Amino acid sequence: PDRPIRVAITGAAGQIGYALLPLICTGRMFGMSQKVSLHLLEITPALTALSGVVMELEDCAFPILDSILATDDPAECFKDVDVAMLVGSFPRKAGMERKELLSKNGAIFHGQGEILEAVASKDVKIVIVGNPANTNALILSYFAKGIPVQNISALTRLDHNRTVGLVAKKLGTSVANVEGVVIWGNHSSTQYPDVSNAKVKGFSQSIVEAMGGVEYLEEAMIPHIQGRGASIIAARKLSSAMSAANAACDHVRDWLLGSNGRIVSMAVHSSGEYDIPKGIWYSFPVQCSRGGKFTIVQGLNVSDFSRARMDATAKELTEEREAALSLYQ
Ligand code: NAX
Repeated sequence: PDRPIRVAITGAAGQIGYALLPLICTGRMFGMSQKVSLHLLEITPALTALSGVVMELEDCAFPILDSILATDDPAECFKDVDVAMLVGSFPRKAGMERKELLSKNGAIFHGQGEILEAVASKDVKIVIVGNPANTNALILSYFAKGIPVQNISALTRLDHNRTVGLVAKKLGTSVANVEGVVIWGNHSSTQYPDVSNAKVKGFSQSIVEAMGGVEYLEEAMIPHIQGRGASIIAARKLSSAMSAANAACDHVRDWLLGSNGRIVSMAVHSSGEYDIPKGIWYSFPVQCSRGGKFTIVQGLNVSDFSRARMDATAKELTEEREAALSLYQ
């Protein structure tokens, strides 16, 4: 648009927020000729920290940053936004049951769904980063029935980018040469990173074979990607933030400006594609066209090896859906 794009970011004083804001304000999301207005949301106790982030944003003197709104009121934050990046939520603590996380964070997405429904434009594009991201998307949609399901997505681009990075490293090539990687399912340790349909410039044979065969996938690549978040926590004593912010930026940019024919992974509403149960938010291969439209790529080859893993992660999401809806019914 001619006017600034209004982008809401929740949890803006958190780690991912801190890494995401400069990406948006240096044009990595919408380019250098598109102005942006930031609508930043935090919980009341974090407003002072947020005011420090706002000071830093001002001190960057970003040419495309038009205005900043910082608030603890979600209705004020979400009013008329074009894009809502829902990052703010509670991290899972050691020993915390998944169900406990679901009820704690589910309450956030329940509330924000109702408010987005009331005050945001029906065209708003929503990406959920806060965990459990897929099921938070389902909860938000349940309480925001006026917002089309196609406008609500959850982030699996980090897992996708991790897989692209690993393939390039293993094959000794550039990430730019890797195409057709897919993350199927949940943003959790059941996700299935799939390279069976991938193509890599300079490699004419199957990428599975080039990587070391099914054995390598099973014993090394899949556990590496599934456990990468935990490896980063172990090394950094903090969860991934730079790479998560970068992935969130890639997700929104490709969704709104188009993926130029490339396949990317997004967790989106399932209408039964690839025999995945309808109504859950499942990570699929998608292609995006300019203007915020995406289509799930159909007809990819699904081996028995892939099928079993696609179904296992779908089963986990179905269980999460039951657990989430049981809180509300
Ligand atoms: P931080 O704890 O650093 O920041 C979260 C921020 O959210 C805090 O400042 C907190 O005050 C705020 N917050 C909490 N409840 C809120 C609410 N109701 N409204 C507005 N703000 C609220 O966590 P960070 O490392 O930034 O991670 C944020 C979320 O991303 C976590 O749930 C994390 O699990 C999730 N992640 C998801 C990833 C994905 O690929 N989908 C990858 C990275 C990350 O682990």
